[in-house]
Amino acid sequence: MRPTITAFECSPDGGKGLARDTRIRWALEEVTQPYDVRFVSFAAMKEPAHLALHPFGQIPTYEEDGMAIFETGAIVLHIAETRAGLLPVDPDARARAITWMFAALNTVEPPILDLTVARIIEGDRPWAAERLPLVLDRIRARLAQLSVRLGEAEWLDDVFSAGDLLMVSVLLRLRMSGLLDEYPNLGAYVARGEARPAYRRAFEAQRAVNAPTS
Ligand SMILES: N[C@@H](CCC(=O)N[C@@H](CS)C(=O)NCC(=O)O)C(=O)O
Repeated sequence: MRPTITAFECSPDGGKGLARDTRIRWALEEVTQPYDVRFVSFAAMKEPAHLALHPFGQIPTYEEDGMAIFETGAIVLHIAETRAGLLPVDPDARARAITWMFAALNTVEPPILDLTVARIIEGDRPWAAERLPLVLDRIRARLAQLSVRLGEAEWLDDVFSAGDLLMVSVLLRLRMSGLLDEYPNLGAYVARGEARPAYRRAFEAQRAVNAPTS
């Protein structure tokens, strides 16, 4: 049975691929698993039917054969564990790839999300201008460490894995900020991720729904 994921009926990013359904689409494309998408409005996400799937009223969710889960990391891990292509078979390499999944979501993404909060959600607060440099410094600290670890390698741990999928997805949030340009190896890493045919298919699929039509 094809899995069904949920996505915004109309993504606030207008098709830039930053909504987290893109990460799930990318994972499914990497393992060549066809899927269906159920689109939900912001209002519907807070209704009981969706809250039964996602207690926090968000997207994405994932349903398959009567099983329903939420949280992007958990969904990507489930896809990677049930299909070949996103996690190495060797147990040690597999553990390292899963470590990078957690590192992407728990260590690298939080300061990056703070930037969105500082600029967009709290940008009109009187202390916003004072806070912004602190947020940027925390992001730079993480990027510098990640840049050193990646070095000139193609992927974080030898072969492309779900860890890279999530790390590239997280870093893509910085595209507009220009911060990635300060770390050329990270910029090239993100570009390698974006060039993967599976990413292209995922990106185009969400863009077809979310990009404004002229
Ligand atoms: N930790 C969750 C975060 C999910 C999340 O923030 N989803 C956003 C879209 S990318 C959302 O649904 N926002 C609407 C809202 O929170 O009302 C995950 O990784 O899946």
